[in-house]
Amino acid sequence: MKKIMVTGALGQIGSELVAKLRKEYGSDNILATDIRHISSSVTENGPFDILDVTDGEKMHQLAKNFQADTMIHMAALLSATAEAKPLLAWNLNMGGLVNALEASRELGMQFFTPSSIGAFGPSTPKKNTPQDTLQRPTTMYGVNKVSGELLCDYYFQKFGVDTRGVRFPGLISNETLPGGGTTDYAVDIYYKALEDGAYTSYIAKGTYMDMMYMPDALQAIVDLMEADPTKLIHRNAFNVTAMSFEPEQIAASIRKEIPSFKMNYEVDPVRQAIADSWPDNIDATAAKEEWGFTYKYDLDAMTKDMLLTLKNKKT
Ligand code: AKB
Repeated sequence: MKKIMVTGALGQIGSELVAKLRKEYGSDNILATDIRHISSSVTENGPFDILDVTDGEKMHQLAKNFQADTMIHMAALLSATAEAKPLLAWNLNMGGLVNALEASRELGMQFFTPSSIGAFGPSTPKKNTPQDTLQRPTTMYGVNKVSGELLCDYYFQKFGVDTRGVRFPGLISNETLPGGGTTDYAVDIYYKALEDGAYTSYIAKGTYMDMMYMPDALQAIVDLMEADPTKLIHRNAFNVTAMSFEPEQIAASIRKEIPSFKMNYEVDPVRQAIADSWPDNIDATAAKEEWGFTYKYDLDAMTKDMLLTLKNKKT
């Protein structure tokens, strides 16, 4: 049975991932860690410890005491926050990552961390963005993500650490809200559709970005971690995506459930510039071929499930 330590466990992905891992591998086998304690299923339903990921010694000690054989490193600042606080982003995103890789090297743990579509930049081919292509991002988040991809490759090649990872698109979930991302509009819109019947988008009409529903993202992590290593040519930073849409298309999808839904625009120049530097849609062929990546939810299936789940939570 696996013994998995998760950092950033109270974040958007972490909180749902911990629940899924506890279901798959048993609650006692998943150690959730985060920089803060918020009373929730993550902190109450299994082992939990406070961890600032820039504290490498504590990270090593927690993993060792727990006898973890796997590290899933999720703690990071997202793109818009990283742009507002670039130095903090460098220190947290890169410092946390190198500590997690070091602990994995020293304790022989398998390792996962997500990269992002943010690892691409304006000179990357925008349509059907290949797995292996030009990566010259113009955001601090992107710089962190490309550096992180290279660092994970390095730890595999140099030290034999079993590093694995995907480039996540925007993730949409109905549990924990994202914070400080560029793709967050595609989550907020569902909450506002139910509360106000209207949404004011900070992303302009016609701006395409890749997205994925959280259950598909979590399954991708489990599938990649369990994949046969001999089949993995890339290991880290696999392109994965389930859909690509622009704001008018998600609004149209919501109108199939809430016909009176209204969409307005007040574009935020900072987040728009980040979105404009990212691909319209990426090619996930390598992930499909090397470890059988697949997904269940397209835009309309996700919209139906999001609205129904959020509505049920309110009542
Ligand atoms: C963000 O918008 O920063 C993230 C991402 C695509 O990595 N959701």
